[in-house]
Amino acid sequence: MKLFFDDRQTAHAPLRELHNGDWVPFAENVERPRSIVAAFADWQPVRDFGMEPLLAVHDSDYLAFLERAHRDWIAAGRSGDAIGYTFPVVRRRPLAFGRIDADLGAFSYDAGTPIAEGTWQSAYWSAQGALTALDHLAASGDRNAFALCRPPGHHAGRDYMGGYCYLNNAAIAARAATARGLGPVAILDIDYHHGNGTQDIFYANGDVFFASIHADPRTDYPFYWGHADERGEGAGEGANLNLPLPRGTDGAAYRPALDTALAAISDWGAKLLIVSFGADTHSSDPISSFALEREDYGDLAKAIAGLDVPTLIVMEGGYAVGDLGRNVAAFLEGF
Ligand code: Q9C
Ligand code: ZN
Repeated sequence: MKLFFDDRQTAHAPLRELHNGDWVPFAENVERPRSIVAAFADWQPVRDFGMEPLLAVHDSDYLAFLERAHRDWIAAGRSGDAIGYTFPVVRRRPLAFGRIDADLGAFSYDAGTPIAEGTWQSAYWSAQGALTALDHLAASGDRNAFALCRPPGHHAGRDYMGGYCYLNNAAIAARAATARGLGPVAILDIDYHHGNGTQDIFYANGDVFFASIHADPRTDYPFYWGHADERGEGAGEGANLNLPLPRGTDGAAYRPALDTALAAISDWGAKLLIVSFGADTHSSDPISSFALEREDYGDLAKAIAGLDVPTLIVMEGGYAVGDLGRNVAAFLEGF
């Protein structure tokens, strides 16, 4: 399987995040991609597909905000990472102040997603990695490709960041795939957290199926999305499947949910699968509460490969840096 990564994805290096009422070291750190890079010998270069595929998913004013936010922060006399502290209740009205603090609130839903000097550069190349891996999948006849997306993407919506995510890499690849006639596309999200951004982006769309297995949002982030009764709307009705699981879920308890998701994807007639893979389901993950072990990742991959559909795997979360590279390797080797 070909693996895609660009070193510019390590420019994004916020120092800290607000967590449970305190400042803690930023969990989505540069040791994560380094751990995954070190687990494999061969990496392919990332190509530049420009802004057009990003604009097919994200609003142009949101992308412009991401690009300039850190400069605005410094221009406002601040230092360090840009982070919001006020968030509009159900978005209020589309007021545009040109105040960095108002913008940080308007374009995000949490205070755990800081913008550092290198954030735009890394987010841009992370998305281009997903597009490059998709292009490889379409052009080579290979059955699988892996994009080491970092920063991750599945919490980012059309016009908001959150959960360490800025650009929705999986959604950008899915839209590029449908535009190329590679669909119908299904996205299977197996990060510990619900992929609320991806769900939102395709919620009213019938051409991309979204299935997510994740910690029950009644106990876990992102709380306001990921419940089992969210099934899509309008043309997207029935094209959204949420399978929340309780804290403590291990590999054996996870497996029936995976089989349910795979059966739904198969019934739906997917011709291309995008897997949003998070290794934060591992027992050693410091911010999550599932109990999967390394051997389980190979089994999950084999079950997914059983769909026999060309599969693009994009990296999402996973914060146990000491285990991360080996866990990702176990998953990819399962294919
Ligand atoms: N700092 C992914 O795994 N944590 N994102 C909220 C406040 C947010 C995880 C606690 C976890 C987001 C891609
Ligand atoms: Zn996660």
